[in-house]
Amino acid sequence: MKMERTFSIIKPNALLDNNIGNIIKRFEEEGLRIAALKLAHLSKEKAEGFYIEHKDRPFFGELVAFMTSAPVVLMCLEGENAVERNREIMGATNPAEAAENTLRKLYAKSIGENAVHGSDSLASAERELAYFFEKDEICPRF
Ligand code: RTP
Ligand code: MG
Repeated sequence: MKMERTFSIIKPNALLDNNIGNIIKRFEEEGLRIAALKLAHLSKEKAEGFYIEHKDRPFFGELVAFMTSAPVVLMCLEGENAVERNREIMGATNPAEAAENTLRKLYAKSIGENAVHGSDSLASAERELAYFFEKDEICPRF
């Protein structure tokens, strides 16, 4: 049993499609608890800093434009193997390759507008949580 915290974003397309509730419900059903949650409309600078590892990729400009196009939901999810569990629930980056019933299969529009973000490792989770949340905004239950 490895209790972990991970970072999750409900991206603009899912928010505009009114799928916040469906996505949160799924996390809770799968045993991931919400330890922090807020809405934010990201600035260009904040989104660029978040995706800095992708700054030389051809889709970087498009990704930042999308992530700043409408508000997003920022969350800390906690539970057993939360990092990997969240990635499984989200499915492949490209919805065309995502398994049935994953969040991206259900709610993504395209590889760019793919509904959710989830940290890819514990180290990323720590960096990403610290990038968006003050310590006292996270309410852990373990
Ligand atoms: P995320 O970071 O959002 O959880 O997604 P990921 O690990 O599955 O994908 P990553 O390779 O980290 O890419 C970050 C986000 O960039 C957008 N993307 N667009 N147009 C494209 O070819 C392309 N490739 C990636 C997606 O929004 C992806 O989630
Ligand atoms: Mg990633």
